[in-house]
This record gives sequence, C-alpha cells and structure tokens, in this order.
Amino acid sequence: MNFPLASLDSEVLRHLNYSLGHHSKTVNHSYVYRAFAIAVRDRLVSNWLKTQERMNASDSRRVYYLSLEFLIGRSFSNAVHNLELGDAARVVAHDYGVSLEELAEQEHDAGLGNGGLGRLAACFLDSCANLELPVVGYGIRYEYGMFHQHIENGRQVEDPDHWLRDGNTWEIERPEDARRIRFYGNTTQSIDADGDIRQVLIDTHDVLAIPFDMPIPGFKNSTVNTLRLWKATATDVFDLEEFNSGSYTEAVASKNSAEQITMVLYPNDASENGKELRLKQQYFLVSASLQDVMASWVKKHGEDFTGFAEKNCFQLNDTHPACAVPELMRLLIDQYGKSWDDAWAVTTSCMAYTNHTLLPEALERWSVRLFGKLLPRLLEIIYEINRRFLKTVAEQYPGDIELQRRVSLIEEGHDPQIRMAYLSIVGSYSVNGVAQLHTDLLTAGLFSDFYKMWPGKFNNKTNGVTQRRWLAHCNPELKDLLNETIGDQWQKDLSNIKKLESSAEDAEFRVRWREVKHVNKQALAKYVNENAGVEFDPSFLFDVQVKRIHEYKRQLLNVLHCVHLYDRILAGDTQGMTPRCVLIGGKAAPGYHLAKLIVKLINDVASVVNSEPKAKDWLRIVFFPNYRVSAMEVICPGTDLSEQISTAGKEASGTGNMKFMMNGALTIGTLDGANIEIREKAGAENFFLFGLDAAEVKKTRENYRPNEIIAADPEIRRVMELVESGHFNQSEPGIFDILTRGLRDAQDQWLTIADFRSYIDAQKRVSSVYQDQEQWSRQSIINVANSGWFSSDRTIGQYADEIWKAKKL
Ligand code: 26Q
Repeated sequence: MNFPLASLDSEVLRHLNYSLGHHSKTVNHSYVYRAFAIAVRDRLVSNWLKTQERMNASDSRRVYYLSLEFLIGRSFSNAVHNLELGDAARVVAHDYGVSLEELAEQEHDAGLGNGGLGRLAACFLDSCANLELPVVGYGIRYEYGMFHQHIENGRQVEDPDHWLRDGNTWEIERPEDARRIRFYGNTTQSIDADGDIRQVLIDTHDVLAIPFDMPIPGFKNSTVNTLRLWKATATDVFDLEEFNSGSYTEAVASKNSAEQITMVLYPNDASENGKELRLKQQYFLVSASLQDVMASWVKKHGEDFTGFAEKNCFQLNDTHPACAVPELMRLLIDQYGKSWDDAWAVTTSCMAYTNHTLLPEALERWSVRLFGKLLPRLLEIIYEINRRFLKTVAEQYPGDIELQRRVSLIEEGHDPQIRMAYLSIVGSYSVNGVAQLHTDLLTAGLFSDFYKMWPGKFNNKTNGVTQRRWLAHCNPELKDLLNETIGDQWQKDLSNIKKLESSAEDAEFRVRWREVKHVNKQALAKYVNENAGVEFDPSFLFDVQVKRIHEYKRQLLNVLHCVHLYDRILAGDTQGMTPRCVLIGGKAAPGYHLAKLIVKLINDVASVVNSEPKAKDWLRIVFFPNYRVSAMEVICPGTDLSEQISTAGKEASGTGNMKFMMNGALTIGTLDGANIEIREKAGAENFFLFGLDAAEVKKTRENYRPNEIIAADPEIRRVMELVESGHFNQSEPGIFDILTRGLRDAQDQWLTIADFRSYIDAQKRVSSVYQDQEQWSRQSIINVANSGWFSSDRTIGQYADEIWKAKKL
C-alpha cells in the first residue's frame, strides 16, 4: 500500500486548511509548524505500516527495549533529516516567511527522561531503525516530562513541563490495543478447568493502559520502527456497570487516581527510594508491555510458549523495569498454566539487563512491605525465585552462609528490601555495563559474587550516540565540510570518519575547520545571550560542562578552577592565560539540596566575575538555564573544551563526552567511564588527562587529608579562602559553608581537593595548546576522525550480535 502524496507545499497547505482550519499564509508559526509536521509524518506512514508487515513476516528474534525513560527531544527536524526532506522543506518554509530552524523551534522537546540513560534509549532507537533491526521501544507517555528549570536569585526553580499542551503530531493513539493492569488485591487458590490448582488475584484495583505509538524513522532507508508509550486511564467502561447508581460520581472521579500513574516523570537521576507511585509506574509499563508482546505471540502461535524465548527478547534499561522478571513468570504460570520450571526456562532465556551505575547507594531497592501491598502475587513469585536460587547457591557453595546472605534477593533488616539489581541478574541471561571500566568494576566489585557464579552472563557494551542527530543534524556546517572531504557514508556508518585523519596535516583544511567552529561559536554565543543574558566572545576558548548536577560529576571542581582564574586576574597574573568563556548547565534533582547549592554557587561566582571590569577580557561564566536535548544541539557544535571531570570510578560511561568529541571539542577528563576509551581512540596526546585513576581513588580514601593539601598549595589556599570569605555571597553570608566544609572533610567521597592541583595544571596545558591554533585544530580533527567507535550504531550492532541474536529485517 502506497498512499499517494502531493508535493510538500500543497500538502502543507492542505493540512493548514483541512487538518487545522486555517486559511491564511500569514498564520502564526505554531500552526505552520503543525501543518509541516503532519505533512512530514504522512511521509512516514506507509513505510511505518510496511515495516510492521516486514517485522511480522520476518522470523528474526524481536527485541523489546523496556525503559522508564526515552529522552527524544524534538522529532520534526530529526524526521526531516532522516527523510532527506531538508531542501524541499526549506523552500516551502520560505513561502511562509519563516526559516526551517524557526519552524523546528516551535516543537516542545519530548523530555521524557532525566539524562544519560533516557537519551541513550533514544539514540538506540535511532540506531535500530538505521540498522533495520526489529526492535520496539516500550515506555511511558508522561503528561509532564522533565521539569523546566529557571533561575531566581541564583537558585534553581522548577516549573512543570506540560509538553503536550499544543498537541503532539508524532503519536497515534491505539485504543484497540488497551491492556488491563491489576494492582493491590489478595491471592487465593482456585481449581481451573483442567482440575489444576491456580493462584488467582481477587479484589484488585484495575487501571487501563492505552498505547500511543511514535514513529522512529531510519536514515535513508524505508524502515520506520515504533516507540510505544503507555498512558493510564480508568477502567470506567467496565466498572461503572458494577457500581450502583449512588457511586456514579465517585466512579468517574476515580479516573483521576488512575491517570495519576502516568502524570509525571520522576526527576531523580539516582534512585529516589520508596515512592509507591514510582513502583506503580514501573509495574504499569512492564505489565502492559509484556501482555502486548504475549498477546501477539498467542495470536500467531497459540498458547505454546516453548519457542517464545528464541523469538523474543527484552532489554531492561537498568532495574527500573525489573518487575518484568516476576511478571513474565506470573503471566506464564497464572495466565497460561505453565509449570514453574518451564516458565523459568523461558524467562531466563529472554531477559537481558543493562546496569548504568557504580554508586552502591543508587542500586534500586523496594520495601517488601510496600511491594507486597501493591503487587502481592509478584512478591510471592520473587520469594520463590529467591528460595530456589539460594538453594542452588547452597548446593554449589556448601556451608557458605555469608555468601547466601550477601546474594539473597531480599536484604534482611527491620524493613526488609528487595534488591532489584540482584533480581535482574538472577532472572537474565545477559548482564552488561556501559563502558569497559564500568563493566570491569561491576564484575570485580558490586556484582563480584554473581560474576563468580556466572562469568559468561557478564559483558560490556560501551555506549554510543547517534551521529545523525549529534553531528549531521546539529552541525550542518561540519556535515557539509565532512561530506565534501570524505563523502557522506559516515552518516550510515561512522567508521568511515577515520578517512578524515589525514586532513589534520592539511593547513588549508584546518583553516576551514576553524571557520566552521567559529560559525558554531557565534551561534552558541547568540543562544547564551538570549537565554542567560551573558555576552560570550567567540574569540575566547569555549569551555563547557553540561550534565545533571551531581557531587560525583564535580561541577564544584570546575567552579573552583574559575575562582582560581579570577584570583589570578585580580592579582594581575595573566601570563600565558587564555581568555575563556565557561558554560555550565544542568538540572539538580528537586530534593538534592547540595546539588541545588552548587547551582547557586555557580550563579553567584558567575555574577561576581562577569561584573568585574578586570575580568572582562579574560573570563566570562554562565550558568545555562534549562539544559535539555535541544540546547545540547546548539551547545556541542560550539564547544572547544569538553569537561568530563568526575571522580574516577563513579561515572558509568558518560555520553555527552562522545557528542563533544564528534563535534571537534577536545576533552579534559579523568580516567573514568568512556573517557578512557575516548583517550585510547584519540591518542593520549590529544586528550587532557588529569587526576587520580579508580584504583588510586580507592587507595587515597584510606588516608585523605584535604586540609593538608590546601595548606601546602598557596593557589588552592587562596581559592578556598576567597569562597570561604563570602566574597561571592556578600548578601547571604555562610550559605556555601556546607560546600567548603565538605571539600575539607577527610570523608569527602569525591576527592575534589585531591585532584584540584592536577586539574589546574591540565587546564594550563589546555590554555597553551589553544594559543597554538594550528595545533589545536590538528588535535580537534584527530578527535573527530577517531570518534567512529562512539556511534550508537556500533553499540547496537554489538547488542544485536552478542546479546539479542537479532537479524536485520
Ligand atoms: C530510580 C528510582 C526512582 C526514581 C528515579 C530513578 C532513576 C532515574 C534515572 C535512577 C537513575 C536514572 C538515570 C541514570 C542515568 O542516567 N545514568 C547514566 O546513564 C548513562 C547511560 O548509560 C551513563 O552514560 C552515565 O554514566 C550514567 O550516569
């Protein structure tokens, strides 16, 4: 089936008239955007349906990527790019007196994620469509995405993000595929038709899950994959009949409590423990998605699930969807009457788990009490999984009671907890980390007991990002230069970018390289001015750190370096200094007070420095508000220096580091996460390394004396004294004491002071290389030429071959 489409201009006009009810060409940009978006979407639809047919016809294993987060950002510009409609769309937009970029800006970001983990899921979907793999994303259609951040008196203020307020062109509601999700209730036994005893749940509170499908277009291929997002609604059609007429209004009002479940994304990028609503979200996603997959299996194969695992696989994006393990068991046993052993064989052959954290405190745990109240049957199943698992442990390691206690899925105590990571490991056939160091540290540390039991389960899949969004689309100037120099195959397969390397020695090419960067820096300077009212000078070095605000990511170290530069400027010590514009952006979790205080410090240091006349020629600092996907699309092309300065052994991978590398920034960083691989690929001479490595961090903690380091280093001492004197917070004395006390504390987890001298020295090397623009350009080109490994196409290729065993459609 091919739906005939007229030319883009007449389609846009038709949608403006008939879909949106406007007649004039002078209508506002928001309507023009929507007419365009519908016209572009129409171009996806027939390929979307064809891809579904191909998927149904193919006998490849299918993959379901289960994630509480998909940080999609904007879809319009991405679809235009992947369909190669840019030139046509530009011309038509011109007729409406608007640029394509202005139109694209009408779209609200789909901010359905916190940060790295959510954006990774979105890059993965793009790569799966590019590689034509049969992968479906399953997530939640949050009414409110990641909060909007604005700054008042230097402090973060959160506002709700009602991203759907102008409608969403990129979704199709499919009420016919609604699923029923059952919460609370009690388990009892009953005899089924065959005379077998079955566990049944009674007196449950039910909610409906309604799917909304979003198209995920491949690049220059006819593949359009699906992201299916679930929305919760009340089961009113069923329940209202049962209710007597007196409770009619109450029944209608109960719609509200059902819809709560998908109302808002939890804005914590480390676990926020114990919130019942969060557990409801997790189970809601998992149960709806599993029922969906199993219903289509049954339609085709009947209730025989013996071949199910060979043809289906679920990738768990962290432990957030870990209920998939006991829920699949429940469905197989209670719904389809399978034996425990058969159900367990199926489950443990089709679940795969990705871990994204090294912070032990961020491993998810649920109180047994709360879990058992909300999901009583699942708790029974988890206990049975644990009983059988501990039995095999006891057989394998007789007498090792301590081991049994350590690996138990239940952490005993006055309020026993379910260890979701352990449940995921026991229930999966694959467990992976997201960078080599991360995987090594997991198998040697957090998960070492499990690694000893099942070494073959563990594997590494270093993260990647999609070069379509993060290079071709966001940096059209660089795209054009690359295409002209090495052809355009790199968009399909980024390993081709290696061909660029020889151009590093071409002086004329380097001039053009700098011209591209300059244009991008001008665009970033304009964006910074519009959004934060600070003037950035494109002749300065643009030094950028954007990511969630966290102690371990050490935005504090960056600020301390800014204070050090400011101190030197005031002292007239600008010998060898390079003028810099420092940009820091990111959101703090609303309940994470220290992170919010770091935001305040950045803003207060920025306002003092920016209003100091002596600093004007040397240093500008901005806290960029409301950092998000669409902001990164402007920020990364204009960045010279990428700050990746986490305490070694804490950042699982990082993915912003890869986006900056692809756009020609050099990295200053620690030996943490994927930084290590970036440095290996780019060459140590093209990376500004500083700080302790993970092993040294561990060792240093044993005998850490930050006060001695501060006392012994006059530059560091002055920085501390400046901050402690209240110089940056004269009207609010004492507010930063908790931060400076933390820095001086021997128990400081993040060892900021331990790495400060090394960081200052590395920043000096940055300054001096930057002053040799030819050298800087060479190193920048070499970084881009070696960024091929960090394409999410490479990552997904490895998932498909090594974990999923999925074949191209
Ligand atoms: C958990 C429970 C309750 C509420 C929220 C959460 C929650 C939500 C999001 C916990 C963690 C996250 C997100 C974690 C995350 O983004 N981790 C990052 O994942 C990236 C992709 O693998 C890595 O590159 C980063 O190193 C890692 O920090």
